[in-house]
Amino acid sequence: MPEPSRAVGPGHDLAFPDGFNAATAFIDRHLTEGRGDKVALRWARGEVTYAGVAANVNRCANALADSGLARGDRIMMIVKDCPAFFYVFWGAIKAGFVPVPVNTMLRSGDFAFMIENSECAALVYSVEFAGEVTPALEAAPHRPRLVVEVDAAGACSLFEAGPDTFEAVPAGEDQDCFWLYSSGSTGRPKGAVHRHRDMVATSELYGVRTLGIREDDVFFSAAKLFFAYGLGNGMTFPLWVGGTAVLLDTRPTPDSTFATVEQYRPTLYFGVPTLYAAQLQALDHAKPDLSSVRLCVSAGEALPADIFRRWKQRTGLTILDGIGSTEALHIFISNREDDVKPGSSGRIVPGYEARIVDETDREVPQGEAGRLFIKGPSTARRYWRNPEKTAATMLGDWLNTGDTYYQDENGYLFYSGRSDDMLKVGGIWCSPFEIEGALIEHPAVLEAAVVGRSDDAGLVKPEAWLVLADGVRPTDSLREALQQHCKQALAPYKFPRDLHFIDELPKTATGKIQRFRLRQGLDPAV
Ligand code: 3UK
Repeated sequence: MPEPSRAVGPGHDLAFPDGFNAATAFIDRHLTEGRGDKVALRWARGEVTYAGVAANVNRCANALADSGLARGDRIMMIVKDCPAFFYVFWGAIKAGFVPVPVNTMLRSGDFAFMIENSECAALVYSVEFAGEVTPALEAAPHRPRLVVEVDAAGACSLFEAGPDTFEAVPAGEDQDCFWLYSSGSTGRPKGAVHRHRDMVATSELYGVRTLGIREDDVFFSAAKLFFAYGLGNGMTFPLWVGGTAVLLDTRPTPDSTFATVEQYRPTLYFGVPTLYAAQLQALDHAKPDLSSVRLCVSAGEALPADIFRRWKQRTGLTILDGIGSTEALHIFISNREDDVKPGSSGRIVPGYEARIVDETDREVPQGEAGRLFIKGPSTARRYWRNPEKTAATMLGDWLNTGDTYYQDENGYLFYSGRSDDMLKVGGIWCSPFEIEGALIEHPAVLEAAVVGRSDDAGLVKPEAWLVLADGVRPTDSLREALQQHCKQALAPYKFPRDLHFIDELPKTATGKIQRFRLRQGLDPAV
């Protein structure tokens, strides 16, 4: 349902013309502002100017509009970080379609579900993921009418040829613009529906006014574009201020990220805590030149104060931790360059509001932990065809984050866990139930329970507690076999790092697994 008015909460002063199409603000505006010759993005295979981006966006818009798709049709994108991601995403929006970028690390079963759930009319995928995409297309009863491949060099028939001009289809700040899937502890991923104004709100409120992004910034996000975090860092923020984006189309490791920083000299670097921890280890041997970077950002999971301090010590750079979510689109509580509280998520981003409430929805006294609700102009108002999850998460203008937070006497907000069983591993969602499901499929396993356990750096990793089938011996080779099985059945980052074999799982009288006892580290039988 469209919002009745343009007023979107205190502290927010964004205004949008009637018929606002986000592609006009993020793509076309740079040509009218004389930025056509400026480099918009760089990657391993070259660079593209703002004029070049706009031309390819228009070619994509034309190709999609000529394919018999209807207004509002979804275009699923399983695309690596490369220029084609920009062209397809913005071409779709400009032509009145709804791009749905999804996590490229998922497996065919996940893709099949999302193809079916979104009823996408088109699917664009990078050839690197064909091994999972092809079986997904075969398995899903819904058939996208258009399936297009992006080759390893980033070329794709959607923007190979065709007219390079296109008149943006009028939309509106409240109109559906794009979706991102978000996972929950139980059940399948949910499509969070974002509007045309949402990327403007995050770029302006967090990007410009909190982080201080500028036209002369060069942005490098180790987090991929298909995450809301990476989408902002690596695409919408640079496109909002007329900066330059640096794209890495391979896995972000300490080596690949350091090499990218040395080669492209970004001024802003965006990572996740697990990667900062791995980079710190690598710094024992490597001495990369990070002198171009003026600020680092971390999100996805809480940044331990110790990583903040060691990074500062080793590199001289400040990491700004901030919490965002797929539903909020980007960061809504953040530290700032001149106001950092290590170990905390910082303060509310101006334009957003936060409430910390108890089970009866009353605000808790300052210092006490409660459920974090936020309100702001970028939050999704619904999940696609999921009224129950929508009702549980989107309460009028307020968004239930699912996180527990407390606020200290100076207004700093501290993360103190999830209110569900979800885990963040390397900044990416991981449902313990999904890992348990994969473990139970293995013939050696009778019962499985998965919990999060902090490693030495204070970062959570999945840990499995297993009851084995009769007669199966608990050996190290079985441990390895079970880990291997999980890596194949699930997105690889989800495998349990530790496995404990026990005689029985601790359960309540009603048979519910007592995860808190496992988290406390029940004595393993073996
Ligand atoms: C957790 C954090 C503590 C928290 C995201 C920046 O992570 C993002 O989106 P997701 O939907 O996950 C959201 C959930 O992740 N979380 C994220 N950041 C922090 N917990 N400290 C943090 N700094 O549970 C939150 O509810 O994957 C991050 C920008 C955009 C994003 N979508």
